[in-house]
Amino acid sequence: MQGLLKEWRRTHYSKNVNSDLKEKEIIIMGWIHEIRDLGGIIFVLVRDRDGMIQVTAPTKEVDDEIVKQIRNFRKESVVAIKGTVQESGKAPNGVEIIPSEIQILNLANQPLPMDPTEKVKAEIDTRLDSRFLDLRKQNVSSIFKIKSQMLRTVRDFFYNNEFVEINTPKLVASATEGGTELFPITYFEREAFLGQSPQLYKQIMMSSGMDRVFEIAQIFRAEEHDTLRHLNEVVSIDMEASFMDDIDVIKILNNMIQQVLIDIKTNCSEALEILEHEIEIPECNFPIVRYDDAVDIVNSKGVEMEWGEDLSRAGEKALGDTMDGFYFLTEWPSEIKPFYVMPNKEDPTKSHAFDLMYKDLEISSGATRVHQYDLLVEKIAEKGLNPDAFKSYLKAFEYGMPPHAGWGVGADRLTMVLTGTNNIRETVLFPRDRRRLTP
Ligand code: AMO
Repeated sequence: MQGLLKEWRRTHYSKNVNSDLKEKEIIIMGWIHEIRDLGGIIFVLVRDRDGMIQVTAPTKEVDDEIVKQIRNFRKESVVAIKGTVQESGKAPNGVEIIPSEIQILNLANQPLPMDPTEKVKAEIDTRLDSRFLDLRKQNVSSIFKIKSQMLRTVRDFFYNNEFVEINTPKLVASATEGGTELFPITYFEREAFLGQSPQLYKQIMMSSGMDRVFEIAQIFRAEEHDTLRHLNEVVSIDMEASFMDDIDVIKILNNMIQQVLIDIKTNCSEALEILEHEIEIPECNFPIVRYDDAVDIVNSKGVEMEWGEDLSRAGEKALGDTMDGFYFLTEWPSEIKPFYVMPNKEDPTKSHAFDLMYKDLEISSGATRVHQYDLLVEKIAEKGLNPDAFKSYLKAFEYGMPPHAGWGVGADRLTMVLTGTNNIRETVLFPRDRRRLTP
């Protein structure tokens, strides 16, 4: 291995070192977490991806050269240590390593910009400025192990349900949905934007006959929000399915979330324990609250809300006080939903749009879509948008567009729920917000 003085290979991760290896020689690799020099004996905690192992050097028993090397250690330096496993009642895993040879692979500068042992707690901004160091903490890396399992389950779920994974452009010519602000960019001699949602593309794909598609990708929103729930770049889990309506895709979303909860509870127990977070798996379908009833609930909590208004933050909180866990909010007013949302046939002021909520947090939006060309043009104009700007989208509706429905889930917000964190910045490796563009 390049960088190693000798051709060593790691034989064990810290979590795999146990008393079965007593008297055996092993090689571990990792970071110096802690050094305690008591004179006659030196304890070093070496940390790797999964945990820590104690390296114990009785100064009279080990080689002088090793003692010298250990005394030169600096916290967070990278080392490879060869040694013999020994049982120890006091060591963290009941075992320790008596070193026989050490290689210092990379010395860390001092002082560190933040303390990964968390003896000194750092503010979120300091942590994000040195995210690589922050991620060395198990409670931080646990969030991303859970997020990774979530994404894996979601992919498996779609594949198991005969969805095709697609990739749509993130450089787009015009507004996709209207409503939220877009990031303009220069595309050669033209103006273009970063995609705010794959919405129009996943709908066009319904006219391709591919039937069921999904995409997991970044979306960009130039909203100036500075909240614990908004970022300017997030990952969206999007799906669209033909010959389905809102009821069908609500079921799919319900089942997918259920599977995510089950898999995380089963496969991420260690990460959950580190985060001191428990996952509850609801036994039945998530409750459905109609928008009309939500307005009543919000008002009954002393927060004023008129029919036709979007939920305010106070409204979301009032609802979240009443509803525990996941629930769907359905039958939203057409007025406050995008042009592509199918109005209710009997009462067009209402629509077939829904949200998935977790307490006071919106996790997903979806709807039955308008698939009729004339109605779609009418709805685009009604929203004050110019149908000419949607020509390439509308074209797909002129030559055989099936009825369809779909939804988009905010992957980072879902991770907040799964990990019990209340700031979306915790669930994104390198968050992009109003003030942050690096690292
Ligand atoms: P919407 O705009 O509601 O719907 O977005 C879907 C979900 O994406 C997440 N999300 C965000 N999370 C954090 N910060 C943001 N700035 C942000 N913006 C969105 C939320 C939200 O519920 N085209 C529709 C989806 C569809 O109908 O299929 C759409 O984009 O969790």
